[in-house]
Amino acid sequence: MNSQYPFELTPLPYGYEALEPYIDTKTVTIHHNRHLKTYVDNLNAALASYPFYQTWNLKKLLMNNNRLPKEIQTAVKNNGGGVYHHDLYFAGMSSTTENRFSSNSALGMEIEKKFGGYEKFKLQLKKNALSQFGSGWAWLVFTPQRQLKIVNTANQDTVLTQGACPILLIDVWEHAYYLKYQNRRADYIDNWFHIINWQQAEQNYLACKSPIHNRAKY
Ligand code: MN3
Repeated sequence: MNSQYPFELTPLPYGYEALEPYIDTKTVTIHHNRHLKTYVDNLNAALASYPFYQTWNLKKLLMNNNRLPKEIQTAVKNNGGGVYHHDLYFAGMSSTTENRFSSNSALGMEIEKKFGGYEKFKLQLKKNALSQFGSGWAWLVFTPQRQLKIVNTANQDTVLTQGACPILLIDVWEHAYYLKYQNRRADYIDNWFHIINWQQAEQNYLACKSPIHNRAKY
């Protein structure tokens, strides 16, 4: 992805079929090629007539949304959020078993400490993801108080404006699961736990902990 305007559709780090049987090929294809592509196109369209803001990267656009011209604030928040969240979501999954959870990783140890173990962490994240009314996201973030925390956001609202640093997130918009799971959001969430890219989450966590995390990709 370009870090600034014109933004581009980030290629998936795996094939469209790679997340089978947990997330089906058709869902991943439409989600990436159409939903995410639309966010990219609409973000570029919103910025097209505003050369001054075309030099801002995505994080800056989201974190300083209130400094943008009024008429593009909503479009940038929704579509910029859509691009940022989906890039993080797709990078946060993997079909490779080497990327599975490790209780010996820095993040694994912190999860153990904070939530009392991986299973308890899973339960709480699932509960949050289920409780999000309508469209949105459930996240594992690193707070400004330097704590792990599970939070929800609605629609394309971001955690960045709360000063939180994202580690991991799950899309609970219906377009993320409806073709395969219909109304069974709980089954989709259970299956998503099988394909979390914990190596990526570890990298995000270490970047969040670093004093220069604002320079990190996410
Ligand atoms: Mn989505």
